[in-house]
Amino acid sequence: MESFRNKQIHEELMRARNPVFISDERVDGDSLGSSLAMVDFLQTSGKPKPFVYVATQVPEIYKSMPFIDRCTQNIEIFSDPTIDLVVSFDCSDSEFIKRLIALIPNTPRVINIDHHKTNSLYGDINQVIVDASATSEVVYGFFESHHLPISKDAATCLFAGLCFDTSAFTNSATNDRALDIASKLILSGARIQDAIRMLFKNRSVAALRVWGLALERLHFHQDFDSVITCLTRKDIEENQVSEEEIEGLSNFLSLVTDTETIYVLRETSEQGVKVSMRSSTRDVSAIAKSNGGGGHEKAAGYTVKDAHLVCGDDRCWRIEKMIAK
Ligand SMILES: [Mn+2]
Repeated sequence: MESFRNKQIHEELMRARNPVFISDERVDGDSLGSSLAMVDFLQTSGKPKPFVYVATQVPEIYKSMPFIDRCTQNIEIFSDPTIDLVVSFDCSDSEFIKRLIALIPNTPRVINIDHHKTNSLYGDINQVIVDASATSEVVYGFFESHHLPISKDAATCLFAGLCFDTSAFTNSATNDRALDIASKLILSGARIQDAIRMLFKNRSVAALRVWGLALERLHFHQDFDSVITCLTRKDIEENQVSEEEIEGLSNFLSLVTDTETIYVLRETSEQGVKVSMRSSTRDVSAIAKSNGGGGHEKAAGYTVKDAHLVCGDDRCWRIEKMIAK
């Protein structure tokens, strides 16, 4: 089935006159790496390079990725009636995609390429492989099944995606296939040090100081039956760090702690609390899904709207719903 769908995807991409790519709403190394590698494929096939729509600004750390100039936040691109194909990458949230497709005057075909367990298979073609370590691995499978040569640029993009989702081949998503593909990408000329630098060597002292606050607050929480920690808006704003700088805290903690499940709670700029979960034993995607979020079995998250964090007399942090005035 997987190779049949790769064949269908190839046909759709070759047939399309004006395709548009969409990266996951949360722009990260995998959603960018997988979509930009596919931009490379279209260019190599003699087709014009499509836009990659991104819902938020591309974080500074990804600016050196090949074809990053194809990324656009301009939602106006969807008003083009000639768009006949939409391809989403690493995006399990069907509502996000449906909202964008609704802006297109015609009805385009939709290809959904992903690896999230919570993906609702919203596409006309769904290449959703839940045991893939990254969407970049799924896209690698596309290249492989058509015996397509992988350029240095495409290899760099896919390697960055794999590296991001496996936390540089350390987390539980890392499997033999991920390592096998990584070695093939290196042989294809992937610039591995670029990917490592892009993903890890980018924390400012201010950001690490905020991580320090989170380290200090680690404690076992009865309600969650897990070790938790948290960051408030005050922590983030006083230290003047961006959201992207604190991303990665939950991955880091799950890598270095001896606890099985960890929750990182963080107040968002939209008066909510974002809950990031990592576990080596529980299916946290089910918890995320039942709270309106999504993710993978071992790494998932959700946001509690209209809520904030409060520290109790017992020095335990809790999520408190805000009462409408
Ligand atoms: Mn991913």
